[in-house]
Amino acid sequence: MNAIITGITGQDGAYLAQLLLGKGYTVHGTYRRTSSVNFWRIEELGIADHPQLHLVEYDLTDLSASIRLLESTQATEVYNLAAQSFVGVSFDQPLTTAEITGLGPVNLLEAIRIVNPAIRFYQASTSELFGKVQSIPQTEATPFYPRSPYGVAKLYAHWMTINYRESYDMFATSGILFNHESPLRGREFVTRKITDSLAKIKLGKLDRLELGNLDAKRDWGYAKDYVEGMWRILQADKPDTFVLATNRTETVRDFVTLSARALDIELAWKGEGEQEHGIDTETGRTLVAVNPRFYRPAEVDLLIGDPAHARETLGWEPHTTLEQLSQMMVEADLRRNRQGFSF
Ligand code: NDP
Ligand code: GDR
Repeated sequence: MNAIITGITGQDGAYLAQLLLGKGYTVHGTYRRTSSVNFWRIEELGIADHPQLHLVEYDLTDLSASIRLLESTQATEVYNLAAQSFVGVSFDQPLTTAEITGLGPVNLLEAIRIVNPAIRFYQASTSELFGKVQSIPQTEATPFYPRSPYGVAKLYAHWMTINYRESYDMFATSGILFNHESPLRGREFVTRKITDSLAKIKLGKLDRLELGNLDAKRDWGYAKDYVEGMWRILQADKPDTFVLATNRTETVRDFVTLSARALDIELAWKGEGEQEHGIDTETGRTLVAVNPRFYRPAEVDLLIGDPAHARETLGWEPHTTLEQLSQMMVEADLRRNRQGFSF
């Protein structure tokens, strides 16, 4: 019960650390050397000072650091959550994204092969692999067609994980996780941008929320449910690939409507395309507008996953509805904005 989590400063890293510590694990959580390290998520979860949590400085792009990480910790499970994970940025930084998100995991796979091939490895794969819709609902058997430098980089890492599993008999697993959100989600991602901005609008701290493509459909779940799935994937009898999803899809517009409702704001949608806007039915004020600046060069239009394999093999199921999720996120953002800070 000794695990490494790369990317502990991220959303999933924080929740997974909380889960594993609760199960009695020793957790080595990696963070990057930056000018101002950000531990707000593990602080908000109250685990930053946990005696069994060890924070280790580490960069996924460094092979020798990966070898030393495995040797010094003697960990038996590695959860690779580190990545340049923002799809939008990957169009502006395709090479950095390829280096971190694509090649990075291979440093860990190589290190495992060198140090201890019995280590169990989890790779954070993504529904972005499916990209352009081939068929729905998406399963482990659906063909991939990534639509961003991020998706392409993740595809490489996904196949390398499978290749190490098949070539070296390693317990190398991959979770194809659909979007999962929480109050700890980064503010650049659309759900948290929506809940944080609407909370600010409610408190009179912001006039308007500007978004890109309102028609994109996503299968959104709750991050805490999904880290439980990651752990189950590494406890399985044999290494495999699993889709984790809710099997419900909604548009970005729907998520705005739901979140506004959680703040007692009823929105009506007017106009089309770049002219579309959301109006507060009580005051007639425009609270949401489209700004083409947030459009992407290529879009993933529709994601909806079928988690049957995970349900049947791992007994995994999501437990949180989208209504509960948006309510939870809105409440957290109201509280933070009232207290005068929001990460
Ligand atoms: P976040 O963006 O919140 O966290 C990413 C983490 O990776 C951060 O801790 C970040 O550190 C770290 N990181 C970035 N670059 C490096 C590097 N070069 N070396 C070491 N660490 C690095 O992502 P999430 O928690 O949302 O997602 C976790 C993983 O799951 C990611 O790989 C993501 O691509 C994948 N995924 C996420 C889904 C989701 O819906 N959330 C769905 C499917 C897959 P820092 O704080 O220093 O930037
Ligand atoms: P995604 O998440 O690209 O699915 O990747 P994101 O929340 O960034 O976008 C979801 C959809 O919303 C549309 N959108 C906007 N997105 C952002 N960020 N900001 C906006 O203003 C906006 N307006 C509309 C997007 O175009 C898109 O269609 C996330 C990440 O966590 C990945 O790391 C992960 O692999 C996938 O989910 C599954």
